[in-house]
Amino acid sequence: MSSINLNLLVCGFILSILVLVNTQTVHRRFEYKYSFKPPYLAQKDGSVPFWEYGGNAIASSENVRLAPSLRSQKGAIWAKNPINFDWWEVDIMFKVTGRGRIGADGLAFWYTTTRGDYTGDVFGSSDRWNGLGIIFDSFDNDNKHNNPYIMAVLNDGTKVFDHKSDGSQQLLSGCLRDFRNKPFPTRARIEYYMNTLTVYFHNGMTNNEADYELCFRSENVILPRGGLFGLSAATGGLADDHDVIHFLTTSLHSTQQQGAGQQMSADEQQRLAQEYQEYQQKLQQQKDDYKKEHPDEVSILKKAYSPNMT
Ligand SMILES: [Ca+2]
Ligand SMILES: [Ca+2]
Repeated sequence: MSSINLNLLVCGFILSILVLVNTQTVHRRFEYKYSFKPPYLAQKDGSVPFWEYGGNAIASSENVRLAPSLRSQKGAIWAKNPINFDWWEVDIMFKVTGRGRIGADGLAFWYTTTRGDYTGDVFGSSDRWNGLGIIFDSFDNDNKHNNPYIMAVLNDGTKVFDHKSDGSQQLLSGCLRDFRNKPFPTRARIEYYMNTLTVYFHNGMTNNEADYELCFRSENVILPRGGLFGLSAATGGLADDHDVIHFLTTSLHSTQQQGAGQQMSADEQQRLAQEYQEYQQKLQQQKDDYKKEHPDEVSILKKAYSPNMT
């Protein structure tokens, strides 16, 4: 590699640093107090740190079974603390499995102002919730051949969920996706950032991290601040196992947000400094490799600069 090429690369890298610094970036932070995952999901006494579960839910070290494949079961798990950030992403890995071609009833993710029930009427949680429910509805109550279905339903604490129509008149948005009996766990990524709600779904046909696809995106969604995360599930006459393997929460911060801004840019600077250092090491390695591959040229150069050497 010639020194001109090296210089061009260095210039290009410095330029890309400047571009990075000038672009607004999202700062992400894993929130362990609003998450659970194996291998130590539940402790020996059965408790899940920072969470509370009830109804027919059972937690093990490997997963939370919200509702087992028995008739008329209901269960839920709720975070103990309300969130202290505005924007977030939640990744849920789950398995809904049953022997029948048709299963019931489904599973739901909640973000609500108060903790819901553990044995409530809406997929195990309370009706008339205030906030957001993302419902994975297995059973086709209205017989329109459009289940399993994934949908977001907003509620201000006044509406009663209409099971008879599978909430079809109440949903904000949704997508028709089969999430039952997949070879690998299915996953949902729910992102709420700058009042835009986006739900991605991973259909469990692979275990590839990259295989999420968009379910829906909805703008101008106003959720109450400082809500609680929860999950619930229910069975009916038909029954599936509803297992959640992980619930991972990441808070999202704009670098333009006040207060946290300075801390964010310091983090960013540190990351860039480290990246630059790694890059310099790579350059040095390339120089060394070049010397090894072209010993003749190097010795000519040495001779040119050290006339006393033979
Ligand atoms: Ca239904
Ligand atoms: Ca339906």
